[in-house]
Amino acid sequence: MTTKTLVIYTGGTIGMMQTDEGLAPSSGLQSRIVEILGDRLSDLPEFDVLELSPLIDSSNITPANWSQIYDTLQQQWHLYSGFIVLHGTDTLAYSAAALSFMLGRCDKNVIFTGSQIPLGMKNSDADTNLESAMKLVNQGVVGMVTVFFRHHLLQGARVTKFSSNDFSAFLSFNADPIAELLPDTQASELVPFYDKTRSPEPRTRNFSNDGVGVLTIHPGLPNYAYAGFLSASNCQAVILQTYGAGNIASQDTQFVDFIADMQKQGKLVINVTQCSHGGTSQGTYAAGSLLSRYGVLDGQDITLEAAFAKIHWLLMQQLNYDDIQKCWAQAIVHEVSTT
Ligand code: ASN
Repeated sequence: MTTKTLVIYTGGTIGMMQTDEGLAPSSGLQSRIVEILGDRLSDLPEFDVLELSPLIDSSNITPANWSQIYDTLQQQWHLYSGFIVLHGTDTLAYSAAALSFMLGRCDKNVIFTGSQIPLGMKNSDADTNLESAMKLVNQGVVGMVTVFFRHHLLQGARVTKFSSNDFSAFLSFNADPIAELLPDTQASELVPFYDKTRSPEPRTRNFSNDGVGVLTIHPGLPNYAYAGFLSASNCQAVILQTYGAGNIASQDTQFVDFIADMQKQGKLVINVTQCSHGGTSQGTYAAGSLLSRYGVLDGQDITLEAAFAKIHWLLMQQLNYDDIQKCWAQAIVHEVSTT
């Protein structure tokens, strides 16, 4: 069995170069990795770099890019012992969550990483993030997609971009890190999450790229901020980013009518808190409990990114409104805490 690792470069700061318009993704990453990591490579697994086309700043990601990453992993799965996905930090949490659902209980490690400063630039965090991911990738199979940043390996469906400049860019507010790895130390064996894992199968369906919207609740929310969700025939679901334990302005009759009309039209509404830590509990306040009457799904302690990926993934399975009402509460890849 090979111990060779495939590094999939999707774009993002880690492999960017300076251009007249600012940092932009640049190909030829394999030789830059060899140059920068130098002697350190002798203690790391052999690797190939596969660059996706086009390389993108991850702020341009769409659900179609998740399929591209999945297809690449699926096609290469039998050739490598583990996979590192280099991704821009702006939407890494969305992609790591999406690939968590798509790959499920996978029998090889898939570690997402990236950096705040490009590889080879002064004070970059890129080399240590990549080196650490390489040290971890063959240390036993976790069974789920993970994210390595700074010193921590985190669950792929539980991370949020926390800082735009700190090296600890990602945090997992509602789940403990899987492992810690400090520079100049050896990685310990990773503990598997599942007994049974499997290889990914060829994908047969596409995401609907524009089927899901997000609406942040704020004081004085105007009707024009959400009316389009009802009129757009391609809108299948809306994630509400609500206050605290999952509350909305329950005295805003226009907004309550909107929620009721969404239900009448068979469009899903999901309740996710704006708070980084904690989660919703839809029945606690009267200002939130009315949502349950209109079929709004309780996000509990799921992140916005994981909720977005989960609803896209469930819709891709061609589950209908009633099916999703029944299955939403189940944790599929540990994306919500279950008691
Ligand atoms: N804009 C970059 C990206 O998401 C940010 C980064 O990777 N640090 O591609």
